[in-house]
Amino acid sequence: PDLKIRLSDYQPSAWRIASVELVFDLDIASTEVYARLELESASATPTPLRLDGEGLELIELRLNGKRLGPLGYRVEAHALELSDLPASCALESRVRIRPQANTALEGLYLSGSAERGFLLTQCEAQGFRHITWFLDRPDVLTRYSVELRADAARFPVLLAGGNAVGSGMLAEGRHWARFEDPHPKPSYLFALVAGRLECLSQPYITADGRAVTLNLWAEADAIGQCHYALGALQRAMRWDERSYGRNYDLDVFHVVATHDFNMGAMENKGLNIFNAKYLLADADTTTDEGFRAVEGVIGHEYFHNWSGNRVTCRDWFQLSLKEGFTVFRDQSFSADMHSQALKRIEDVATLRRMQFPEDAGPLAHPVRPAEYAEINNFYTATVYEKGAELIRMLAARVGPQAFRRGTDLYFARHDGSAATVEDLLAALGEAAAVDLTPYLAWYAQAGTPRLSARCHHEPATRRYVLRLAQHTAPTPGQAVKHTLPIPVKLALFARDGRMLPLRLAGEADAVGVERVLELTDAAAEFVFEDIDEAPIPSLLRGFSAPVILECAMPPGDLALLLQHDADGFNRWEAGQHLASDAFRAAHAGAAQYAALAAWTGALGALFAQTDFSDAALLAELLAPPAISELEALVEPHDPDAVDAARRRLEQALAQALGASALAARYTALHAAEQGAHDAPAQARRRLKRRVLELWALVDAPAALAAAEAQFAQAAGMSERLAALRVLLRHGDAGMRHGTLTAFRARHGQQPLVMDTWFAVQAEVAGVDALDTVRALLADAAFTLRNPNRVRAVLGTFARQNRTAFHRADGAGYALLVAQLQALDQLNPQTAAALAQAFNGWARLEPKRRALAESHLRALAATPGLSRNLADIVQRSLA
Ligand code: HT7
Ligand code: ZN
Repeated sequence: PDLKIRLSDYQPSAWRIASVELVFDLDIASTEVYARLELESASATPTPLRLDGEGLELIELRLNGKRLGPLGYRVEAHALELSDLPASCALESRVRIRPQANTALEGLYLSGSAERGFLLTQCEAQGFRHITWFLDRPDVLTRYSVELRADAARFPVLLAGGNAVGSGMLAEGRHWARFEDPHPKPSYLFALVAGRLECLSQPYITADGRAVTLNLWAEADAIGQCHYALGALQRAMRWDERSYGRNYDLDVFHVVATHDFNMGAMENKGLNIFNAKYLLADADTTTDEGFRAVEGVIGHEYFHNWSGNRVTCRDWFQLSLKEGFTVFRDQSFSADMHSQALKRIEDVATLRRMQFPEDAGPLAHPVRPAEYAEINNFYTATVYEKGAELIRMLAARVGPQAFRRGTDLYFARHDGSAATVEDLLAALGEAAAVDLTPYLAWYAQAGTPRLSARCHHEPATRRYVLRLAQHTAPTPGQAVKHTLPIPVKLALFARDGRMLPLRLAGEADAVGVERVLELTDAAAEFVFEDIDEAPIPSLLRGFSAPVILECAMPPGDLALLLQHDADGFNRWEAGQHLASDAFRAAHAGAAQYAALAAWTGALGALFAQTDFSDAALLAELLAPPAISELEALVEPHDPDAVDAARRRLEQALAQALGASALAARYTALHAAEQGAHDAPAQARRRLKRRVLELWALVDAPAALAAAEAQFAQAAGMSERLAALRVLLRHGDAGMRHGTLTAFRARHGQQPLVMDTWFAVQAEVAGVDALDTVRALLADAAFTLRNPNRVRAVLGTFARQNRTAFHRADGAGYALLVAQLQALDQLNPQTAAALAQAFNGWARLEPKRRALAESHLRALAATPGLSRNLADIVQRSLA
């Protein structure tokens, strides 16, 4: 049967919920939930009320105070139906739920052990229906009043979203606490937490004068690791006040850390819940990258308070309205806190590594999907990262002032309600007096457009002609593609490195040295005047549109951009372009190739510059594209051959830089290392890690000796982990065993660091890689019940260790399928996310392709597969 939900079928709810009162009698094994809904019919004609509910044990139902007998309602698999209701009425329900048995981590569940763990909820997207009967859809907003009751000794801390309005003791050592949220919200933003938690607290005064208490909660052994997140939260709050004029709107803002979480974090109103990975941080356990991730996710969830909570989504098809917008906001925040160019490089690299393959495979879908079978499978890189790119294009299109006017208008106009993508574009367009509706096509169309650029210079007319054309290949369910508006930011460089003034044919004067052209048709020509000699084009600067740029450029021109482009992003981009060209040649078996020489030569020159001040940018320049990007350049591909060609590139680069220069740079960086956390110190560590990796390729004994010393003396996790990775890749069995044992001895009681201990082993390529993964799965500290641990071992293996996962005999596929079958019984969301590692199987060389397909088919045939996993497997095979 077709169980798809379709955007075109959207109907507003026939019933409204004016208010809801909830009372929880909390207990780990069995919790009783009382709900009183004040209901109002929204339709003129009488319509049955259908409430969502799953796995609820119904105790009692009352309508306007009167108990309903079994004939007064109908319970279906996932719904409770009541007919002939008065247009306004009060429905009370009492249900029992079982948190400890909830391994799916959706609804109310237990984090940690039965003895010491705590209770918490996860309601997005449809977890609330696992808690009580409700209209569990984002466009039904209501005011919540919540009372929590529990044993005071076992659950000393009781938290729910909103403002605390009272608390007290009950009989038999139980206590209660009551919360009221003045802001109407949909059910997916409801949250509660109950247990033994410690608090790190700080007052905060908002720009509009509200006194707020910021409370970060964690278990006793982790509360000391919350200081960094607390600082990040204050930075995020100030940033949103200044950049978007958004203030916090409750008396208290709680953030709670848990080790048991399906995703990164959740923006529940007034009570954010975080995967501990994105909240806990200190120098001994967290890398520099990890600190930046904490700050970014803290920002992301906080920013949702407006882009998501105050203005929410009408339906789940609009998910990118809150997620794409909020990712754009968190990216801008991080860029403002650190470096614009580096952040852009990281974000584009993530987009290419995660979203481009998604857009090119069987799971491709538009940023606003038209249909889904399981909404939890649409929290994707397309909805998040590509969605953020669309907001970035819109922001650039209208300019910063109009963008701010537009977001102000959007928040004011839709405050307290549920909106659509059209609503956001209308507000931005109105503020800028620009018609943005052509950009809706970006939301509706899947696939990454290819933008081809061809240029030639006409010396006689002193003209430079740029011909741009776009093409998007068909994707599942979308055979025909439309043209999209593509903004192309560009500059033209003279051979001496000057940026040329840009005057298009028909214009009286030049308009600056950098400008944005908009390609709106399938193809167009742009003619620049007064160009004396063939310039070097710097196209798609700052990655002005999420497209694949196809522009054949001589290696020398790219090398020049790599060395001299003023736009840090395009400098990196020129290097990536060169490395990709070099990769193609290496993969084709060429012995010598100009692109490789140009890439290594230009990087060698940059590396030698003692005045190259941006160490972090240099580190990024020294890395070729990720393997998932390179896989897309050859079709069909053999993962061993792709890996080998990429290794050749790195080897050539290390050789070009030279063992002695690498050793000297390493020594200088090592001497400067004092474990500081300011930006220059972080940048030095980033470069030092890259230098050590390259050094190990050309002088393994010396680099290993340095790595051993670095591991032993490391002032923090960045240093320790960088050394460990090199030792695991290049060291002998004794070294590997010794360092892993030492690492575990030091960090064995810290779950997040142990995730790293598992992950660094799962990512190491080699003939025995699969044995390593099997050993990790058999380790006493491994469990399928903890998503972080699953991602550390199985996620890292399947996504990062390409040669092991794609082993020619199919053993990697067999291993993952067996684990998926077991995991699906416990946690379908995590299983479905992990199964997406099979994406791209159809582009493998024939032998692996056949093996991957047969394993996927075996998985599809597993009896009792969850809807989550079945949806991914079926779409992957379609
Ligand atoms: N809005 C959240 C998305 C989400 C989620 C979070 C945790 C566990 C399950 C979840 N399902 C969906 C996270 C965010 O984007 O902010
Ligand atoms: Zn989000």
